[in-house]
Amino acid sequence: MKICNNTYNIISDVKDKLGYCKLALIDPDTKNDDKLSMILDKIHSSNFHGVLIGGSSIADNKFEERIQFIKESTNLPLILFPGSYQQITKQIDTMLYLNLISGRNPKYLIEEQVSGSIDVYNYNINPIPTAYILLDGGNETSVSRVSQTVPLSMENKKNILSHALAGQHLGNKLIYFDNGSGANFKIEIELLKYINKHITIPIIVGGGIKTNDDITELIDSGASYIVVGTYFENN
Ligand code: 1GP
Repeated sequence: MKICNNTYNIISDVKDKLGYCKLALIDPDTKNDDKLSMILDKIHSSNFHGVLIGGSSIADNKFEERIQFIKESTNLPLILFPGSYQQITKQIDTMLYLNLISGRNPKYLIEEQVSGSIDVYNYNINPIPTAYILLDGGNETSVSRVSQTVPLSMENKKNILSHALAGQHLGNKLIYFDNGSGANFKIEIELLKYINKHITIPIIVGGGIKTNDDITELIDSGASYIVVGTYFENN
């Protein structure tokens, strides 16, 4: 019998019980070195259910060290949200196996997945296949810059639905709508409702979520998972 870690159950169980699951994003880069403890305290006191870890580009080689610090400082499940296959580590509980389907860059459609697949296998990680759709949140974000892909305009609902349905038909377990870290605007509520009406797999939303009211509104409009990052970095 083949046995794999499956911490996806931990977050999906929370979602099934509460109807939603709140995930905090930590970018384990140099810029957050002095803030890691503060970020974790804030995550704990805000009653989040899991921690996403990852960054578009890590400036130094202390990635593993920081993950270890985070792991020792929290009991929450750690889910890798990789900016690159080089961030795959055995320290995480599970990972989003991302496919950047809003873009047309082969590096993020297949090359990264191929480069990381043997590490995922060797570390016995049970990854969560995730269709990743970058939306235009009103400013250029690092995901768009690093991936060299253009975010989809939120005005073209049909185009976004076509992408989301393609992601679902391809067998992904989640659709992640990301406006990018530090986005001016979060996903539009009417767009989220429209997509939610047409797809059956759970939706993650992130980027530009700034208040508790934002979170409540997104949950009420069809988001199953909410990702908040920048809020925790700001004092
Ligand atoms: C980015 O969705 C995440 O990929 C989090 O965005 O930093 O704007 O909260 P924020």
